[in-house]
Amino acid sequence: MKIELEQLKKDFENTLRDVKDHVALEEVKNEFLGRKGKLKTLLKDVATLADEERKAIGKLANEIKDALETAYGQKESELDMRHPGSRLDQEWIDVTEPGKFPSEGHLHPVTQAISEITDIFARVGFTSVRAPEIDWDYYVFESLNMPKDHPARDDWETFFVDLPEGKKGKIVLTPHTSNSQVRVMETTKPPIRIININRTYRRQIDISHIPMFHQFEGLMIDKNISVVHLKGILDYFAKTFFGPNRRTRLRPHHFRFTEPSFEVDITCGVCGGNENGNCRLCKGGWLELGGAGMVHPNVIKAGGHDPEVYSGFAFGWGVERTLMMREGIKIDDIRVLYKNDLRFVKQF
Ligand code: FA5
Repeated sequence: MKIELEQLKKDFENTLRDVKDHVALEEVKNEFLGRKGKLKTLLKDVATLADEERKAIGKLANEIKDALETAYGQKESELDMRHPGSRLDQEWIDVTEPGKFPSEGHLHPVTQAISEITDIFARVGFTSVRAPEIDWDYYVFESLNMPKDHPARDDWETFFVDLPEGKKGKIVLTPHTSNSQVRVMETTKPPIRIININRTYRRQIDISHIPMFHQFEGLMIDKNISVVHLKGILDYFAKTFFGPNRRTRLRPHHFRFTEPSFEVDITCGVCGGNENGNCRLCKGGWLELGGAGMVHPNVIKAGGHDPEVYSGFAFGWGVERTLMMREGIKIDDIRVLYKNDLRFVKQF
């Protein structure tokens, strides 16, 4: 009987192994542990055994019964866990699966252009400085030789901060980066070679204007600086940023803080500078980059230096417009740069 009991235990374990659901489990339980089950049937004749043997078999039978019940309980909770919607089912993870990588971002195209422009000028000795983005009227207009009635000083062009005037006038959101000129000259003895890239603000919005944009301002002050140096730096920038075939030209213009003043044009990347007027983009071979000129003697004086000894040039361009003039970049509305549309930004 001992052998038969041991065999029963083995049979039970083997049968249990193949059980896949609660119904089958219940059937196995009845088959082995039920009132008319295999264990009961086997033990039916125990009473007929001799004393000694009956005790030993009774003890073994109890142990086997406990073992079967424990095995049954374990199987039952295992099936509970595997049940669809059970915790095991919900929390089950395949640790061998390849991991999910977080999506990687990149710098905004305007930020990329800013670091590229900074690097290009750093290579020819221009130090990067940061003049305030919100500044006194004095640095933005007054010290730049701009009369009180200049249109840019009107509320319609510039954002003025609604605070009492200080010794240096009103506080304004800078409409250009030229406030760096006198600020740098005040604290630096020439030779000066700086680049100031910052946010600027104007009351303008349309296909080619935005109220917040970026400008980069270059300033070089030293003895004997002439337009030739300005043209050299402009050509160097144009060829490095836009490509070796691009050329620049200076067109006479007027700014209060430079004399002479120029508008800087660059040959069109689409037609290569063809002046026949057939190009849809430029209609004449040239695209306008921004303003430039030789720093006005009054501005050099405001910066604390002698215009009889020192001369220099300055230029100020929009980063967004400069970026848009790059070959292969087809942005026909400047506002798209700040729409936060990932479909656009991801292309850069
Ligand atoms: C100026 O702001 C002068 N301070 C430039 C300068 C500096 C001249 C040093 C001489 C010496 P202007 O107003 O033309 O100039 O603006 C320069 C450039 O800023 C424009 O060519 C354009 O590229 C960009 N810009 C101006 N307004 C906007 C705007 N609302 N949105 C986007 N870009 C603009």
